[in-house]
Amino acid sequence: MAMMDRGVIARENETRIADLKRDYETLGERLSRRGIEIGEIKEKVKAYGVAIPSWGVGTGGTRFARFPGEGEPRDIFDKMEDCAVIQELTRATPRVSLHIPWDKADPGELRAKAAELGLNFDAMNSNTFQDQPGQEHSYKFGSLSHTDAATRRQAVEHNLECIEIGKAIGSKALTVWVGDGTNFPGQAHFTRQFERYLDSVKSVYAALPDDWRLFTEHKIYEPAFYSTVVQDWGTNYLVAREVGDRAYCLVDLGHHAPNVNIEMIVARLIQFKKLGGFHFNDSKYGDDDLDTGAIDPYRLFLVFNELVDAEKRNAPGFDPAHMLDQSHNVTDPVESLMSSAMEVQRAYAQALIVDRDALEGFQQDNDALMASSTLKAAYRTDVEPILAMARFEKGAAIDPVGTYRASGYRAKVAMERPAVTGAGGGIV
Ligand SMILES: [Mn+2]
Repeated sequence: MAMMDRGVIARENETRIADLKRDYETLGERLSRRGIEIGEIKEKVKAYGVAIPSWGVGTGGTRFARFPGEGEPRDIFDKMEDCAVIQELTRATPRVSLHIPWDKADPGELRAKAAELGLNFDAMNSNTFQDQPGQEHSYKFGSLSHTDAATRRQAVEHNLECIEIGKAIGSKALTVWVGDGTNFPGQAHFTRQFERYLDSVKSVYAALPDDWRLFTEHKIYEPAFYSTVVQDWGTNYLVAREVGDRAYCLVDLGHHAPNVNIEMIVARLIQFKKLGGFHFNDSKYGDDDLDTGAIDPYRLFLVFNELVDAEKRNAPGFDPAHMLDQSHNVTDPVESLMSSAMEVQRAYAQALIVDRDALEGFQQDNDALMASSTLKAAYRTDVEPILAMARFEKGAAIDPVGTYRASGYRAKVAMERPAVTGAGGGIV
């Protein structure tokens, strides 16, 4: 079942295809002068996909307020329909990542809906950073690292439940992010708290199916403001190393101190075979959860530069999961997620056209200026015609946002979906 009217996509593409063909041809000529075959880049872009977080299609909010959007999804099935719209218009987002219990539903129905919409499921996300109605033990003072064994057990059980649901719907990974931490110096014993966390994560890992991976996500602060249990990539690496071979570090771009060199962290984790995947977003000050590439597209490119480098030299154990993790407060989430998926593709395409032989030579010769210029030459190249042609050839929209607006989708669903004020957004 298609969410988007094929006729709308065809009509919208008709108005743009002639210009696109010219632009694509011109770019192809320019790239061939640099020894790059444009068709090869396009095929790689076509094969690329980034997962959509189910919670991303609802309007987010801050700790101050939430301003609901029109026609927000009421449940996971509405969310999956919005995800299908994003996929049909971009053909860059074939998978959805569920958050339990926000998205809890009958696995059979989830599978059927996904099949109907042509979607698959990405990593499962557990939630022990808030209390659910009827829950026996509170997570106010932590979950997997709580001082109370029964609370830790409850948090472990929840993660095991996420694995069970994931097994039933074809997921192959569990992402664990906890809000555990402290607000006061002295509030917790750092070492004992981390020991408790490790013990709990090991209990979760013990139930992980053989073909699954466990991703742990670090975060420097929030909701705890003095310390968090898994505060940075170093601690995250220790977790992955202590827990087992199928435990990996997940890098959320917004979870670092300002100015931290994230692309270098990525390189380190690749080198030591512990890069599990990404939560892409952008930020100015902290974990802002802004649209990917909205603030610092060069940094996104530099991250992809490391990824393409690892891909090209077949770095052992390199298979990161790619997902968006954003909160949309002032835009239509469908538009933001489409734009963000395209920004990720853009960074990938730009990284693919870096002249790596030249770069290596400049690095070897300590020619800093030319090494930097080599990266910049790729970054400055407008690869939009490659992305647009990849979309067109896959039956998606040359201009996804323009086509989405022309379709009137949001106004249509607003008639069926009453306004909600308290739906689960969340910053994770
Ligand atoms: Mn995240």
